[in-house]
Amino acid sequence: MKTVILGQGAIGTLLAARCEQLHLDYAVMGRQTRLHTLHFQPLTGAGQILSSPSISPAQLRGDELLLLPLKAYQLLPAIQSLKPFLHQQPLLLLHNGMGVLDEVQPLLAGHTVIQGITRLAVLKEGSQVRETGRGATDLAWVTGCNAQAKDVLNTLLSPCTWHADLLPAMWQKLAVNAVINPLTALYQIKNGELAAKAHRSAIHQLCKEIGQLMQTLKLPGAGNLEATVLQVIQATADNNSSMYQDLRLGQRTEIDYINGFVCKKAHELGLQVPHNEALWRQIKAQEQTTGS
Ligand code: KPL
Repeated sequence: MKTVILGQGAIGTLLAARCEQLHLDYAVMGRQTRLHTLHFQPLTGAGQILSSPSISPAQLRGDELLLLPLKAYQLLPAIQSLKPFLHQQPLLLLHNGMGVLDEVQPLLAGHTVIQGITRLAVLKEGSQVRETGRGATDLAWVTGCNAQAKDVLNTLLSPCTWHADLLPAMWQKLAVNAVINPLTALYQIKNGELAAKAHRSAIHQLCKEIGQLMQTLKLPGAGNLEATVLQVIQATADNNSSMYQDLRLGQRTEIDYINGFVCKKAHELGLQVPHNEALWRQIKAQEQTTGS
């Protein structure tokens, strides 16, 4: 089964490099322009020049596995523009934050849809792409099921775990991103610097608000959020979070799908989440000043 990767973002480039290493049949679909030649530096070993085969939407045949490792806010417009060329191929959504599935599902009737969250860590600066950490990926079928797609993903995303219900893992990841991403972006610090005592109260309040939401939604894991977040701060100490990188580059952030999603859910459930709301507002203000 041919794998088609949409875009040349950080995770997309890492997946293309893995396809090369594994000699998988693959191609990259540029989102607007033609593909760039990139330099990829894996965590260990020699760097490689990555000049991936390209494919256009009109060349899709219908038997591919489509991987969409995009920013949360890019997914709806990407799927809208691809829609006339889609033939119900299986398709993987891989992004930070939540709320995307509700936006795109009406466009994907008949498709096998897979949702994923990944702890792969990659830094992209211009044409330089550097793998900065290796972590597992969690996957689940949203609709349908496809054995060939499963084989490809098990090879490409190893180590990965398939879940009957991805929601609890998605909320855990949401909490991690709702704490680490906006705080590191606002204070312009590496993830590890959030371990300082000065940030403990903010971390506690944010986790408490998200934990209350999870309890109301009867999701497991609400009690471990703070411990999980502190563990990720330690494990990714040397990272610049994706939101910190986005603001530095003057790009839009995923805040609407992270703390913004928390606020929208809280509103629906009649709960107050003032700490998440404040961060949502502050990052939106920063987006304005950096011209994102
Ligand atoms: O997912 C991340 C991100 O930066 O978006 C974390 C886990 C915070 C690692 O940097």
